[in-house]
Amino acid sequence: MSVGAVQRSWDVFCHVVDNYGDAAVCWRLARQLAHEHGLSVRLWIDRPDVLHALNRDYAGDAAAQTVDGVKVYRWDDVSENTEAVDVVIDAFGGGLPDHYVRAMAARSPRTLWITLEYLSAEPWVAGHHGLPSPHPSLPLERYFFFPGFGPGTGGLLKEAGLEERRSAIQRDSAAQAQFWGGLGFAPVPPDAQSASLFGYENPAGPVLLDAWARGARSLVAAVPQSRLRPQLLSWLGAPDACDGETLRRGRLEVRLLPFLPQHQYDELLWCCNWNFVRGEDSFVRAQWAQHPLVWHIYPQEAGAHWVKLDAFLDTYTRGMETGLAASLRALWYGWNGGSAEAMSAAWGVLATQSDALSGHARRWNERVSGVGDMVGNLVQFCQSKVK
Ligand code: TRH
Repeated sequence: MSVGAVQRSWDVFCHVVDNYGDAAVCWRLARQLAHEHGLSVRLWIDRPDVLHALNRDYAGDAAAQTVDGVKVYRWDDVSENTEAVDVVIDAFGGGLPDHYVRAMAARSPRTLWITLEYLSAEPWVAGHHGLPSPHPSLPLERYFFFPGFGPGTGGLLKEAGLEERRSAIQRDSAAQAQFWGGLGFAPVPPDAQSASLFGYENPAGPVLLDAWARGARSLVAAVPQSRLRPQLLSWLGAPDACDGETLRRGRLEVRLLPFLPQHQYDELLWCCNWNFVRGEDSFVRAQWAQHPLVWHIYPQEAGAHWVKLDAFLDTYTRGMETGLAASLRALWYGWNGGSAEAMSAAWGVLATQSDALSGHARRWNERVSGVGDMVGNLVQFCQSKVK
């Protein structure tokens, strides 16, 4: 699909607050705008090293570089001479350089300014999506764009071809064996469950590993590098264990993975029966994997994140059998600082319900996909603002 002659040039401004999520979302967005909509896209990022970790085709050094059709620049390269474009995405409201904002206002036609907001399932989102946010002093059109899970929101990032790539791996055990083999591991035994574990520091981590080690069924846990891993390694009594190593305790086998390029991390999510994810982007990718997931939500001051967590669970568990929904909630709560005891008990129930949970995950995927992909919705939204 292409947008025709209007709004052909787009800038995405990415200020990395911390971790990987800001860069991950901006990169997906920029790439999709270029690939699927044939647009001319520049990505300005203040932490090129973070983008490099997600995509090794991008060198991450000082030079501007075109990767996957996107021109990537360092944020500091924006100069007084940088020409403003048709549409600017201010990712997560991180702001734009002042002199660039002046160029946007001076341009004819003026640049459209979109503030891309954080993802939330809270009910107020649909009412705020697309509202204007007039600039206090300059004649600039600025709008809020909210991603979301339901009607009236901007939808979720989902690139073309994702479903096909996912199902090609999920229905082919040889492709899964190839995935594990590429990382130096044997295929997951057919009678074992598997789970990927990506998260922030979490005292519940060792508690869950303990439940898995004592579980009725073998479980392979894939642990890529993340802030969660050191705690798990201490519990395993192997604080210095390295990528590629396998550690065992009872029925649990722990595989230590390097930090994978983004496309390979998707494959990990597709190859595991359960995915423990965090932040914003891995959370969405785990939903597209169509397996049960557990979200380690980004903790906010005064526990504000609990409202977001509950809002998501309320909508996600709609239509799920009541007892199953209660167990899932207990698992998520325990993983996010609630009762660890209830979490372990809930795992005991959920571990036997993988089919029901995967069926639910598939139905959820269909429901959310109905909102349309976020980038398509964004392009349409911007077109509707052309005077
Ligand atoms: O890294 P995150 O915690 O990121 C963010 C930021 O902290 C941000 O400031 C905050 O606002 C937001 O969370 C809520 O989690 P996230 O969003 O899941 O991003 C992680 C990315 O890293 C995601 O694209 C998946 C990717 N990834 C890999 O590419 N390889 C890996 O091996 C792993 C574990 C993750």
